[in-house]
Amino acid sequence: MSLLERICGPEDLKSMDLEEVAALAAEIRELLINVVSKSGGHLASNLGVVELTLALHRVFRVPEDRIIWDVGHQCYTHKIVTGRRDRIESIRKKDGICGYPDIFESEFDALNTGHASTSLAFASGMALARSRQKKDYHVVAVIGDGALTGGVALEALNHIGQVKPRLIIVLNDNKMSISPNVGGISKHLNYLVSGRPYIRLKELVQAILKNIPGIGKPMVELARKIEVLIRTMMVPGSLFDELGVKYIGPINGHDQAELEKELNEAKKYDFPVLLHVVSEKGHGYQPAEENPSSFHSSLPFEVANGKFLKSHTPPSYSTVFGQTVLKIMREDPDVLAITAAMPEGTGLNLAQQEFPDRVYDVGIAEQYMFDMAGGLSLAGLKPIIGVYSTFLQRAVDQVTHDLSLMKIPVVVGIDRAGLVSGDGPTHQGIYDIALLHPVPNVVLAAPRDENEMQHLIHSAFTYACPVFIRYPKEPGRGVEMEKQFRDILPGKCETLRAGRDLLFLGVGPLVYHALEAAERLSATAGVEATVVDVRFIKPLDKEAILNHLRDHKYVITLEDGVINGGFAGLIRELILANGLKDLNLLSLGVPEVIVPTASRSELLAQYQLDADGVERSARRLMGL
Ligand SMILES: Cc1ncc(C[n+]2csc(CCOP(=O)(O)OP(=O)(O)O)c2C)c(N)n1
Repeated sequence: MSLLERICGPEDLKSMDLEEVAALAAEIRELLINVVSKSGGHLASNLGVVELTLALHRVFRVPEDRIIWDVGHQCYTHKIVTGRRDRIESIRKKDGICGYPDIFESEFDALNTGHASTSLAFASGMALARSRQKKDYHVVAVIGDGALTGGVALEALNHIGQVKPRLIIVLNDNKMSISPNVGGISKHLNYLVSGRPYIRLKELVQAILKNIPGIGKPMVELARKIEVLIRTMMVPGSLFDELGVKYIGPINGHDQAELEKELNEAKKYDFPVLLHVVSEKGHGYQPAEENPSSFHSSLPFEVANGKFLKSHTPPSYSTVFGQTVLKIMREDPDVLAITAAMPEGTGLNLAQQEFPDRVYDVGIAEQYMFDMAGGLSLAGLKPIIGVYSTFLQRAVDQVTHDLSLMKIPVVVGIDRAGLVSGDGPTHQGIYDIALLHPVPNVVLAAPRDENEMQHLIHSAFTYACPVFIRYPKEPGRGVEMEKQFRDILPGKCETLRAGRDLLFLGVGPLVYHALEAAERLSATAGVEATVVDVRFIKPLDKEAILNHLRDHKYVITLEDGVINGGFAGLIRELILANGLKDLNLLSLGVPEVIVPTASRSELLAQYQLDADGVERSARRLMGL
């Protein structure tokens, strides 16, 4: 029986000695590598917190004590040791366990997370409530150095230092966000780890002790005590101490004994403490140690050599976005690109390699990114932002209160717009249409393929307002990419197919699903459909769409986003405002539900947005 098979819950960890825990950590690493190699997922971050997770579960009593995982992508070991070992193969898959903590999945998960930097605020609230209710459980927030750059985490620290709840913050510092971490806080953490005299003294003490032959246990213990003493004497105000949170560290994140000792120590304080744990992203698997960014959210790979198993698909929309931005930057020195800690994900790493001083990685700071872009633009430069739809949600106020109000020209590529594979409810890009279309002064476009996308990005710089271009996380269609940019006028749709019986109004690449359904309906049922690439959700091509609506009895709208408040509502309003009657309208899109974890194609099928679903829906609408 493997050690892992003996672990049915965290209590089983507590009877193990340190040797067994080390062997268990090795088994867990092997399992993590195998699982992620098959279906992809967050490998490097998980490998980096194996010892930390085991230490937390050995020191605390979860679920009475609450452990909050910031972002939550590093929760795999936590799930394995809290009764979900047998389901770990199903992680990120349809009907499987979620890739992030989920309070509905397990009582051991204290908080649903997915977006960065929320842990400290929730931990603060829980700890304050616990004290008011005279209860005595522990609240522990585990936050990475990347997530610590997020504004909401810093807001929380500011308040925690004032109200001082009994709370343990474990700062897992691996020097990496997805890419190398950025900014002054990151520098400060480096200073705390390596720049201070105590570290050098610690190393000196260790070196001397190592060289004394036959040194016994009591001496080692004494050395440890001296070290703690030196540390407390020599820590000149860390940023955290200055803010009112006691700093403890640095602590080796792969030294089980040290971790457990310090966590036990931290339990004793009745005010907020921060344990600075230093770990290595990808620890224990060489390819991930050497390339932690690629193994952050990993594709399937070969375990023996860490080579990714690539599928031979056309370049993704993200890649084409990156290539297009690079092309534009080569032509126009005023164009600057900005990402909030996602250079690889957004494709902006391409421009970053060629123009390192014209691409800003601002860290996990979406709100700042939008206002900073506004500043660049007001001062006469031409910023372009790459951001995932789900993280754009963080900056809605910057869009409405700042960019829209002053009509500031900023171009925004909204990546992962629509249904998203694997990451589950927290990462769906389904709200951007509903959030952005009511905002004055903005343009919101959805290209149907990568060629149209490049022309829209180019054209967006001429629109003189905030422009949002949304595209999904999927390979492009492999269409021919025209060499020269073409100007596309805002607010013009394009009719791709003409037919008298049925009208499809499609947003983005879903238009191709409508085209496929239209061909099948024509071949099998003699139904001829018009297919319109709406292209601009705002400004909507009302005139052209109204003409089409007048000519058809059956209408289907398709959008890769929520129906409630989305594109469908705009068409309904148009119909009502123009007194069009006897229309049979069907809206395809995402209903008002928490979208479950599944692949993009499974989700598209679930909501009738693949070609089969569109065809079936048309038949139902027309009574065929
Ligand atoms: C608001 C927000 N922006 C961006 C992301 C994408 N993202 C996921 S994990 C991550 C890096 C987190 O780094 P860190 O907290 O240090 O954890 P590590 O993976 O290094 O353990 C980023 C940028 C996110 N989840 N949430």
